[in-house]
Amino acid sequence: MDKTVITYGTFDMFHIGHLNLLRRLKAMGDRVIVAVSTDEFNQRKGKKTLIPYDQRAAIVGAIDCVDLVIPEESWEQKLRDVKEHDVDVFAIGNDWQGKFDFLEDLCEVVYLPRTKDISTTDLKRSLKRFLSIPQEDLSKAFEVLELLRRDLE
Ligand code: C2G
Repeated sequence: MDKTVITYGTFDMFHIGHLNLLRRLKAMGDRVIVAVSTDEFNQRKGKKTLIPYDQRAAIVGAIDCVDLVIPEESWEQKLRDVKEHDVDVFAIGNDWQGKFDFLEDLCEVVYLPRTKDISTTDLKRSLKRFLSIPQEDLSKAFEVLELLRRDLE
C-alpha cells in the first residue's frame, strides 16, 4: 500500500534547504505531495515573495522526488487535503514545531530539522547587498580576481 507524504510551503527562490526537505519526504514514503502557497495566501501569511506562484509551483513540480503539486490557499485546507489524498504522513520543517499537531488524529505528524545557514530571507539580503555595490567597484573587484586567477594558472 503506497505511503503518501504531504508538506506545505512557499518555496520562494528555491534553495538547498527546500531540496533537502523534499528529499527527506521522499525517503519517508512512496508518494510526495507538495502544497505550494499561492500569492494570495502568502499575503495572508504576511510573506512577501519574489517569484510568482505559477513559477514556484513549476519548479517544485520539476523536482524528481515530488509526485504532485497542489495550491495552498488557506490554513484550513490541510484537514481536507489529508482526507482527500489519503495522506499517511504530514511533514514540515521544525520552525513549525507543534503548530499542526491537530492533524495527528488523521495522519502521522513529523517536524524535520531545518537546513542550517540558508533561507530565502538571507538570500534576499545578500542579493540586496550585492546589488547595492557601485558598478565600478564591482568591475574593479572582478579585474583583480581575473589577475589573481591568471597568477594562479
Ligand atoms: N526549510 C528547511 N530549511 C531551510 C528553509 C526552509 O527545511 N533552511 C523548510 C521549511 O521548514 C518548510 C519548507 O522548507 O518546511 C518550505 O519553507 P517556506 O517556503 O519558508 O515555507 P513556509 O513559508 O514556512 O510555509 O502551511 C504551512 C506554510 O505554508 C509553510
